[in-house]
Amino acid sequence: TLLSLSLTLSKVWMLIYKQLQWSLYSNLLKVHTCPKCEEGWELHGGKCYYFSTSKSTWDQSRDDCRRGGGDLVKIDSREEQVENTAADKFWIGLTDSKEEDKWLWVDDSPLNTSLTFWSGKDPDNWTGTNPEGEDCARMGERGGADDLKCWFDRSCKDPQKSICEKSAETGRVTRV
Ligand SMILES: [Ca+2]
Ligand SMILES: [Ca+2]
Ligand SMILES: [Ca+2]
Repeated sequence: TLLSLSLTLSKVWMLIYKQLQWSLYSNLLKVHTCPKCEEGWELHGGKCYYFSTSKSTWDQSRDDCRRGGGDLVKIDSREEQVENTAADKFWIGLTDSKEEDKWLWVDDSPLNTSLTFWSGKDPDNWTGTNPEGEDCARMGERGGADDLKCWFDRSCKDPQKSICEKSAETGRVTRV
């Protein structure tokens, strides 16, 4: 029985050794797959962003993003909000056009209320420019302060610049 016990132990060690080898190997693979973006797109945190400077309605901007393989940006973290605070005003992928005051991202996920960057009393669904109210979110400066950009609800028909987002492509493994 002592012999069979030591045989079992050596089998266990063999298994552990193989697993270690595999995890080392897959880590090496990971290290050498580097995320890339197409020309014109900027890489931040594994995602590619495109800052469109031509002004369009929210729907048209979204179509343009999707044609490029992405969608209007979804802000998933404080970091992402800060990274995308380039100068000027941009459409982001947030809308309450399906149901008033139910803000949804372009992937249909609801807005996380602990991660919002609304400015002042927005969203106020103001009917001053469009009697239908304001159902699309634009990122921009709050009262001239340019340290952190906020979100404003605006009429979706307003022409604005936009930010597209898509996953970075992972480059081919060149070395293992
Ligand atoms: Ca995102
Ligand atoms: Ca609204
Ligand atoms: Ca507003």
